[in-house]
Amino acid sequence: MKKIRIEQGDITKLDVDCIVNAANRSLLGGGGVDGAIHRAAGPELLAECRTLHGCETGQAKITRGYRLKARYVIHTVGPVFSGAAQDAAALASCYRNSLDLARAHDIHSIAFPAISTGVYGYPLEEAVPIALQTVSSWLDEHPDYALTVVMSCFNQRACDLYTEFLEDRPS
Ligand code: AR6
Repeated sequence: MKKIRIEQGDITKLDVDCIVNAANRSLLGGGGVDGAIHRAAGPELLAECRTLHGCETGQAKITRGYRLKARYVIHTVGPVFSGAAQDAAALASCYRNSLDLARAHDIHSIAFPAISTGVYGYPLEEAVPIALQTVSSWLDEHPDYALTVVMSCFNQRACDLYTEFLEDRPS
């Protein structure tokens, strides 16, 4: 069975153990997927986020999912795209740290949005292979841990890119 799946649509509707939020360093909400997750989870999510005192770029923190189907939300902060070499490392860290945190909480299904590819300006065609490569490597490094990873894409172009790169890299 493939461990990485691509699903088009709203990440907040997914029936998974955990969804990942592409947050900012304040962890106090914003637009894009962050806004959608806070709206769907309800005000309790913001209240818990306030106790976390922010998050550095590339790091991840976990909360409960409140009114979401997902039991948990992992909040990670992607890099603002600058074109510098460290962008890719920071983006990969988001995926790796989120997966480590998921495993530490016994999460067995997780959905990621395309981190940094909206407001933060990371070109989708560069972000998608980094996301898939990082997730695939992590899964290869943890062969005994059962985890399904959903790559949630909001539009057709993102879905097409994920499909194209996933076919190059079967898992
Ligand atoms: N479900 C799945 N994917 C979504 C959804 C959704 N409901 N809504 C948007 N996307 P962005 P960033 C996709 O801008 O670039 C926020 O204000 C979207 O099409 O949400 O990491 C935060 O507070 C895009 O491909 O996140 C930060 O300040 C991807 O999610 C900042 O934006 C990420 O777009 C973070 O910027």
